Amino acid sequence: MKERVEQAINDQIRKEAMSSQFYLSMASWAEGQGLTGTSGFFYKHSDEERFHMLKLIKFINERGGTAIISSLEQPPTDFDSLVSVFEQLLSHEIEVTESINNLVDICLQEKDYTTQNFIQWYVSEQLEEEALARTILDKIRMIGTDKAGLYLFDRDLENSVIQIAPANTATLGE
Ligand code: OFO
Repeated sequence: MKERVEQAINDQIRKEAMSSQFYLSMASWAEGQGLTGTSGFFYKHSDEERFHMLKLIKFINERGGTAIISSLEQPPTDFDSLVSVFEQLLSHEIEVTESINNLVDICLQEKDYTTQNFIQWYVSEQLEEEALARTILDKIRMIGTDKAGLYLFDRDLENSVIQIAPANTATLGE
């Protein structure tokens, strides 16, 4: 595996790990606010980001590279409001999308079409994650300070569909 590609994937591993920690912190904050559904949503989302990270780690290692597990900064522990949490979720996902696009770009420059093909899974995933974050944010802005609306929103989020694939499918080509 070309060094530049390996480095870019390792950077992405760190970003996915940071996403997982960030959403874990949001889950914990929401739990403290009594928002059970929102908290469950973020716990699941945090697990999903961990899965994204594992898939990259396994990919590098299966191709003879070395996956690097780096230390992470502490994510924020307090949030101003539910709107702010979902705004931060969306802007974080937009940053991750840019990073994935950059990774695709590096693969193409280095003519590493195998990795470029593998990363397409992340391109699709980002499309879904951004769309989901936008939909949720629209809903929560519509609800505003309406308590009944917030109750229903939280309950609906509990049943929302974040699909988490098992970690053992995190292999090359899947
Ligand atoms: Fe890994 O998709 Fe969000 O960050």
